[in-house]
Amino acid sequence: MPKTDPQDVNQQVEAHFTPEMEERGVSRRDFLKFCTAMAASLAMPFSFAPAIAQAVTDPKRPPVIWLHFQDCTACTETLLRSFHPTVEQLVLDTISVDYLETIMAAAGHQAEAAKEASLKENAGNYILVVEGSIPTKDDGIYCKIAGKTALEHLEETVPNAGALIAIGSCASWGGIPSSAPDPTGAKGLSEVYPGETVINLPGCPPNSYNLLQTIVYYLTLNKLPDLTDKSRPKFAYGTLIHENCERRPHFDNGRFAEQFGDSGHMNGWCLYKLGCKGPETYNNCPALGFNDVGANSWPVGTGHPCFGCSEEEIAFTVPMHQQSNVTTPAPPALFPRIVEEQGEGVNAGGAAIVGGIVGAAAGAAAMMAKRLQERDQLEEKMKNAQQQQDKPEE
Ligand code: FSX
Ligand code: SF4
Ligand code: F3S
Repeated sequence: MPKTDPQDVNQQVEAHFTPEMEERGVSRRDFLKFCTAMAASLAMPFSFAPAIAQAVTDPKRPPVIWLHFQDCTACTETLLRSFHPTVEQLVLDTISVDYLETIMAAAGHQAEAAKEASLKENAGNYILVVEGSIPTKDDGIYCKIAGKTALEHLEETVPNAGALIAIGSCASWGGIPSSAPDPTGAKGLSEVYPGETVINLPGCPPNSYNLLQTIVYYLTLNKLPDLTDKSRPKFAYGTLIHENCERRPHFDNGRFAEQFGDSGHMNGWCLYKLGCKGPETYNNCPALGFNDVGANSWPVGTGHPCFGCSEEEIAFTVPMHQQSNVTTPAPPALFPRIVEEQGEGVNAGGAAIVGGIVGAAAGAAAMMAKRLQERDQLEEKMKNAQQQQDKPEE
């Protein structure tokens, strides 16, 4: 059993900190925070932080090969737009991505040669991430890279992969390209390879933290996280959005926005009547948010109904503003409080955090840690401002 003394744990993590990380702008503290938040977010004890540190820095760690097919590249973009916990450095530099067209310096023949070398060297070991749907009609001629179809690229890469990850709704089930009339016969990875275990991370776009956590889990424990019946990690897709939403108390109290721009909408009331699909959609968006731009950076948080982008039966199929079926009409035992309905950022953020914890959205811990820190900082600032105000004039 790993040691649990916090100081010991910290020292063991720091032992894996490298000068290269420092050069890339990752501080010891960032690294420590990353490893401990990761352990928490993956429901591992704190004492697993050194194992995470070891796994992500091990020079023999399996690389990531990332293939793009029919997509809009937002899955990659969402990864690049996130910088906590220094995701860019840790994923792209610490965890080696040997092939990803969008970001690699090499192009053309050089890029293909790099991929082939990595596939050979890491056969049976590499993590294959597939972004975008796979065209299957007419022998897959609708998407060709380096003269080969997507199907041919997969034939070369799937059989020897250590783990298969479908990132985004397109790779999970076909996404937008598969919606009617589906001219290319667009399919998801698991449909093309029904015999393989594919980890689906749907979302259009998906959340990069869920990818990061999946990869770190795999590297640390050398096994896949627990998956739902749709092959999605339970830590991220185990709970309905409606269970964690900061607007849930409005739903339970019958306070709905009836139209965009009406007073209910302006006051942050529930978006159910505008077509929110949160009651049928499994994802951890309320707790994680997107792109590190602060609290409420998710669709409902910005005032737009969830359109169920991670659900095959809803996204691109059910009209965006059609009312959803509510499967859990009873309020959760404990739901997020609404501190200030008029929406001081700090309080709305606090509500989302509570929602996240209540819903046991373990995958959200990394971002929750950040949000808690943001809230503390803001509260500290407000306290200071108050003290300044209260100071007797000299
Ligand atoms: Fe699909 Fe990725 Fe939607 Fe785009 O590239 S999941 S179209 S937002 O982002 O594949
Ligand atoms: Fe939140 Fe949508 Fe549920 Fe309303 S219907 S509580 S906005 S998830
Ligand atoms: Fe998608 Fe709904 Fe989240 S639209 S990003 S699952 S809030």
